Amino acid sequence: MRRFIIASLVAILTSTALWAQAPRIGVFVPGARDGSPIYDNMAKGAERLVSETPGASLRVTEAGFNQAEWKEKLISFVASGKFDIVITSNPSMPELVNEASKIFPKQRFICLDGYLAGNSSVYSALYNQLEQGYVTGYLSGLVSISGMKGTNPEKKIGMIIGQNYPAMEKMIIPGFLKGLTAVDPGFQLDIRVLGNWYDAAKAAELSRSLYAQGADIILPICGSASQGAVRVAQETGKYLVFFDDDEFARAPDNILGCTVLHQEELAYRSLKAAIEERLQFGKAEIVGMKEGYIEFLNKNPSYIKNVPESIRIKVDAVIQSIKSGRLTFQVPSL
Ligand code: RBF
Repeated sequence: MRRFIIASLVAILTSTALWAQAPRIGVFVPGARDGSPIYDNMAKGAERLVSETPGASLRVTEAGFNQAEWKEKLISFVASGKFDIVITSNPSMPELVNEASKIFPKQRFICLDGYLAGNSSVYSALYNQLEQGYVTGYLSGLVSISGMKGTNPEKKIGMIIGQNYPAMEKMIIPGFLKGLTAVDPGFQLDIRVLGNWYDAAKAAELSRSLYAQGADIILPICGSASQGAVRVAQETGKYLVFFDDDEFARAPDNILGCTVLHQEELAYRSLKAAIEERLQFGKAEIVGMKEGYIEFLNKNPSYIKNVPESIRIKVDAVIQSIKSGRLTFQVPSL
């Protein structure tokens, strides 16, 4: 009996020690890192944590663009038994993570850019993309009616999206449109669906057609395909606004604004909390500007150079309203 108790104690101690000191982290990228900062920054957050944690190990897998394969790839990633925590990101992953967790109930998951409440194996964090869309739309509307070079009086703004999904239809598009119509109720949004997250040639074609039909600004949300939109904006002297990351360097004269997600920080902090056993698995959080995970880059030199001060003052006022809680956006169920 005594031997059994000692053996049990040793087992418990070594298992906690392993978890606390040598966490094994798996990053599941549903797509590719290259050209998709939302994924690349998630992986960077995990890499930063692992580099600071003695003994910790990391494996990053890129599941590619065939979404029909993701479920099987996620399950075999988990089935390897090599990870204490698996972190992933995008609004379609909660469903797949939920299914994987039924098969492997001991596996812990972190799902960013997605919402899943009530599964005690999963922590999820969703960005309030109504806020992100609103600020980006408000800036776009103000520039579009400003009369500055490269704009026209048509009150038409373009979007190129990789595909349709609930977060796009219920948060990103409505938020962006609300920001535009706060400037002028006559604004129209011309939305083109690419059908994938990588075809830059097709994104270039869609951009050309959007600009030709009166859009003066495009918001591309299409992963690495956005390079096509960047090229056409530069060729035609028109404008872009960006989500997710600081993209100004890609076209310093054509990018008006970037409303970024601090995905690297969110990945780093949630993984750190998990390995320190502070993360509340089962919880689903919504994070936005107030929490510091969505930020409009209002100090970037390109923004200051491209956007007149009278507009920047108005954009700052809207950001303040959101941060102070005077202007709020209720996230719908997705
Ligand atoms: N965003 C990307 O930047 N690259 C991608 O490869 C990508 N793939 C996605 C696949 C699915 C099924 C869904 C629902 C979204 C995807 N997104 C992708 C969009 C991403 O989750 C997020 O909404 C946007 O990056 C805007 O913040």
